[in-house]
Amino acid sequence: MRLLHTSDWHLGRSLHGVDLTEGLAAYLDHLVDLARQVRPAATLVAGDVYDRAVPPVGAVQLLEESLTRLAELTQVIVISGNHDSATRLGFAAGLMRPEIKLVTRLDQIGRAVEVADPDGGPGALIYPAPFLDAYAAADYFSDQDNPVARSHEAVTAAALGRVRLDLARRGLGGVAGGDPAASDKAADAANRQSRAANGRPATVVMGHAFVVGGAASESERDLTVGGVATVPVGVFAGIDYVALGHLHGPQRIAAPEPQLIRYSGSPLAFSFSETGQTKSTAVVTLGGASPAAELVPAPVPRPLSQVEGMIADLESRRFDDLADHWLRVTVTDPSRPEDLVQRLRRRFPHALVIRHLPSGPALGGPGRPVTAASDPSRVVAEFIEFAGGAPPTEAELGEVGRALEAARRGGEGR
Ligand SMILES: [Mn+2]
Repeated sequence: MRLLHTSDWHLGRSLHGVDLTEGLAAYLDHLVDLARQVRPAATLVAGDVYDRAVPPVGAVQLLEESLTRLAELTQVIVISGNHDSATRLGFAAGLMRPEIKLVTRLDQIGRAVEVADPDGGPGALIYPAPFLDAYAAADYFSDQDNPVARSHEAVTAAALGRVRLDLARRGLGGVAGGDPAASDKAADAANRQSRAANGRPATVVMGHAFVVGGAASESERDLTVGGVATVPVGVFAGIDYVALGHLHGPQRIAAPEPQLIRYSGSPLAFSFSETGQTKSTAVVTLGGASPAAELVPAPVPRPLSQVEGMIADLESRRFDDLADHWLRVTVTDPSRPEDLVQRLRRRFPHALVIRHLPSGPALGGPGRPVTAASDPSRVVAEFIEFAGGAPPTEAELGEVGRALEAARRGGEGR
């Protein structure tokens, strides 16, 4: 049986001032098409559905429309991420049609969504867990005998404890093991493979967290609480497939075979640090000896690139192929070229960031402190050298002198 795994849609997001709604809508069209082709037993959306707690109207409309279209084709399971307001995203969860499960509350953790295999296999038990605020979740999971620490590791382990409790109730207790640290991995793996052959349902956990070993981008909001933001992979021991959200680069997290732990990544690049990534949706196949994922590339509204060089080079024909890209342009001329921004906007109409970082030896070292006793013309001259990359000319020094003199005379003009 197959699942679609996606996350981090960040509906309502913009990229350096450019609204990404059109690109996100194109991705969701593509996702609906993919669901029509693949016919997944379920589609998992692992959090950060919206970019912010109070999303713009267009983002809410896009989500409603997309969920409606997906629910015609597949079971849809959505969890809240750290960017979502759990309460707002979870509104009316209990009133939704059964094909749409919105999981945003702590009391929903440990309740499986039972998904049937359309091909007649044993199906899957999907355990969605929303993003866990370390403080609120620690309070929720703690009791007098078992205090839970306010760390992402401790609250995620507590959430998995609820999952294992439910599996045990179903007579599948051995599947996930009670104490991951103590379990013999090889025996455990062999055990699980034989169970797969015996027709037990596959186990899937959905979460929104920073799991150790993952690679971050510049566009995720830091989760650090008390210095520890990460969750070790061992917390998920024994679960067949872990569908994660939070990190925006698609990636597999190293875990003992036959377990598969993946971030689907975001559907679009949200920062220039993601320039080299191929954004995608994971098509996950369950029911074999181990879960397998195939990555289907997402549509690219406009490629994202970075370019660096002297302005004469940048204005040459060499970079013609970047004219349609969203760009971060770094100009390295020793002094700031005249009309820098206007010239580069003409050259690259979709340049989003234009910056001047002069190459060559760094100037000066630490500057002298400016005090009341400093010579103002010297302070200005040093600033011109710092900002422009070269000391002021005689003519410029003359202008500076005249301006200072005018200021001294109380702004009477020269
Ligand atoms: Mn995110």
